[in-house]
Amino acid sequence: MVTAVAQRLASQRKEIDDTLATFALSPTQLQEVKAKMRVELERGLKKDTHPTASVKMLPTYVYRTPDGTERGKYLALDLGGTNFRVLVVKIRTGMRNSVRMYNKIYAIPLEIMQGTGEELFDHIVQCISDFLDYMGMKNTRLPLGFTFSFPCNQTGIDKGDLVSWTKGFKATDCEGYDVVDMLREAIKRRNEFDLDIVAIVNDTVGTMMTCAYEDPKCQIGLIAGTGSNVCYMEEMKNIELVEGDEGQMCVNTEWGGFGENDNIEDIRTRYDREVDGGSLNPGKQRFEKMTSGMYLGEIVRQILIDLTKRGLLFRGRITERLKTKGIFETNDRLALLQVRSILQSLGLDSTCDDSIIVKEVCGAVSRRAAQLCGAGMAAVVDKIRENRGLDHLEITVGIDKYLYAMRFSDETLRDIMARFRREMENGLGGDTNPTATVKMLPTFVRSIPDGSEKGDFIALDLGGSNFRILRVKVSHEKKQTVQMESQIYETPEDIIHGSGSRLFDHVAECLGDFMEKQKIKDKKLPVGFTFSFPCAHSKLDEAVLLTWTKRFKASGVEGMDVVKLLNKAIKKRGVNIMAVVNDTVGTMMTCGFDDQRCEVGIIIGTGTNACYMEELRHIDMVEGDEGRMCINTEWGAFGDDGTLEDIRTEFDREIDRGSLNPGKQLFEKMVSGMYMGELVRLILVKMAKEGLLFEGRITPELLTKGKFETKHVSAIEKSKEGLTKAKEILTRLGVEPSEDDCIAVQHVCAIVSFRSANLIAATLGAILTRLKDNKNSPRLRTTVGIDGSLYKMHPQYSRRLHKTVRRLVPESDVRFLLSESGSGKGAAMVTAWASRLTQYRHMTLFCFPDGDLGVKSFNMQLS
Ligand code: 0WK
Ligand code: BGC
Ligand code: BGC
Repeated sequence: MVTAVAQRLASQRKEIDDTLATFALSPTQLQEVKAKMRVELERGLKKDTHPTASVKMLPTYVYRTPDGTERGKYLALDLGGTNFRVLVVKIRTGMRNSVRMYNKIYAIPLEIMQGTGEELFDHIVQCISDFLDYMGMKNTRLPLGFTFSFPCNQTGIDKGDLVSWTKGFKATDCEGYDVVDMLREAIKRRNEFDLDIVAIVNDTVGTMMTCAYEDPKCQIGLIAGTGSNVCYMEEMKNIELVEGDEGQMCVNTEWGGFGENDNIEDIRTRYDREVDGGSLNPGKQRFEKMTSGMYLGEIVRQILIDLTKRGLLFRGRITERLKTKGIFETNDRLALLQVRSILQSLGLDSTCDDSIIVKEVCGAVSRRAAQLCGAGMAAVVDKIRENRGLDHLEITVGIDKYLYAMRFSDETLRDIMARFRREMENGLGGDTNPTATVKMLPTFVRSIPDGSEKGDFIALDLGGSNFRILRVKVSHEKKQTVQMESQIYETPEDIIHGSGSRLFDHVAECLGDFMEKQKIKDKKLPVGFTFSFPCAHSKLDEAVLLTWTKRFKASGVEGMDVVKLLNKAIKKRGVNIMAVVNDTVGTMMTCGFDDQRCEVGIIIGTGTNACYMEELRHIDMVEGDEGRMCINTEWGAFGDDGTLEDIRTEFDREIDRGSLNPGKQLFEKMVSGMYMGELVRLILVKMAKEGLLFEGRITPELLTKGKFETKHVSAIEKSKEGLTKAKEILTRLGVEPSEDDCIAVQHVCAIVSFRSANLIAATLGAILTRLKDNKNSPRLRTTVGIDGSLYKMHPQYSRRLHKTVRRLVPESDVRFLLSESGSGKGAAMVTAWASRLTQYRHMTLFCFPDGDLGVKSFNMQLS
């Protein structure tokens, strides 16, 4: 019986795998797609083969990308994507990036999209009229640029005959006619205002120009949206449809038509044929129907129907809703939990297995779409490279404007890893350290806990989001155990921005209060001080603050020994600071207590930083070559010398300009919790200003610094209730978000937090490869102790970080160990040693006043 069920399940699984396998394209198949696309690109360019080419390679009469001399005020229409937008754009010269835009989004009802051409253009003109009213510009005769996202045979920059409708459009009496003429006639019909239509461009061309305005290397425009298409700058001599051989012209490939001559039938599945058969334009746009947002949901639905019919899903029960075309939208392919609720909304009573299978189907379909676009893009990039007779081509593809600069390929991440590795070496080198940005500070901690630590300690934990005081008891009954009690104390802004003495008096007061409550006033317990700022140590209990970071800015402390300052403040409390540690060191020690392999400590919280155990012989600033010492890298300052300028965005620069320490901690400002929410807010403001969000609504709350917090980013990225949270948070900011807005904001949050996880994976990767090289072992096995509110609170962060680290450092087995109890325990471990060292010194001084008793190794170990 059991075997029969198991066999049935196994064969069902095999059937599902076989179905999904038809969507898995091998590298060979992708190379073939690339080669076939290349053939079609060439056929589209040549006069004699153009008529039968499936990729039409339409001339656009755009001869170059922007050069910064552009200026003026223009109207623009954007028709053919998800939304119809009317915009007014003001371009100022000189200051390269000075573009102001106001826009309004209008719906295009289905009956208009599929009505008569006249109705469609009348509707467009009505929207323009409403916009001009709204902007009070009815009487200004502005030049107009028309982004028309459909294939047009252009004979000039302002002349374009519609070749054929695509996507959801099917208005009559338009195909074969000049679109600009149709718009001019509609404006005349309305007889309310006059406009000068000076240009018609495809949306791919508009995207390339928009991005090229910021990045001159941009010579390709890609749209992966409702439809799919690409344009690029081609050499005039290769465009046989247009006179002239000099210079370049942008060609709108219309690659959506690829496959219309049956040359990709080998990879088209029966589901693709179903979707094509049921579309508005069967036989047309075959490539688009395998890659773009308008069709992916439909492909998934066809697969689900087939699997259900074969009894492999939903217990073979097909609901009316599942039979409904277009019911499964491309946006529906979200988190597993959401799959369940989406299936419920389709009346499908799904099991957990069903949801997993549905998610697999979604993954297979979207992965194939991305791969096919990648193969097509590779053909275009290769064409450009050959046009230029180059072996290697550096080029930018304009996609969604604000975010693509925040996505890094593994290649880029490896490059950042190499840059950070170089900075580590600079920091360790005696002669290069003074100019190094990554200071690689010696901590005088020589190993992780060895189980011998014991005693009763006080630990102060200052610098993270909370100031905490702990009592840590380390005892050795049967095995070493640690008991901890702690209390959190305020660090009000006026204290952390006031004078240093006030700050340390505040710490002393809190300590007094804590000792009172713990009834340890007369106990003279040794104190370990976790101080989460860059300090130059000369020994465990001597540390000079180099510079404040994060929210702290107390005066009279930078350049001073913080132990002296604190000891002065706590003098009358009868306790003694035995050791100062950075929170990364405390975290490594805390985790080292449980896992002897732990040799790296990382904080991803308000701030960010890492420490690790380095070979003493590599640390030029400390005497000796034997053994290891923990190095506090202070990686937050990575890039302070400009090494990261190529990946910093305008938003990063704005954050830095508005920070307490401009020009400093640039890496920290790109990745840590103190700045992430603000980064997202700045992007949202810019997108709203450009009408891409909230219908251009900008509220005082949205404009207020700090109003969008990092905890909001974490909440919005929660897979289940993320979008609801987005609505809540954005509503509180007064921007009345639409559902699309919420999805877009969730997307922005994901890109920003993903970038942070990727960048930290790159710098951590550099530390791991260094450890591996230090050990001269083919494979590194290690544990990374980790703490910090961003890492702990953000729903996807840890998973993304782990995944990227494992991709970037494949020759390693890394265990990530979360420090459950904070760095206090770790600080106590170090204090235990420091106390023993002090006792030992007293003893030696007492026994051997000249202090040298030849037990160098022990001394080495502790000092
Ligand atoms: C908890 C540690 C503390 C560290 C903090 C960092 O006990 O030493 O400074 O994590 O995370 P944050 O509180 O800044 O998010
Ligand atoms: C159209 C293209 C357009 C693309 C993206 C396709 O259906 O044919 O002209 O660029 O969609 O919007
Ligand atoms: C500080 C580091 C600290 C990190 C995490 C940074 O701003 O410079 O010393 O380890 O924040 O708290």
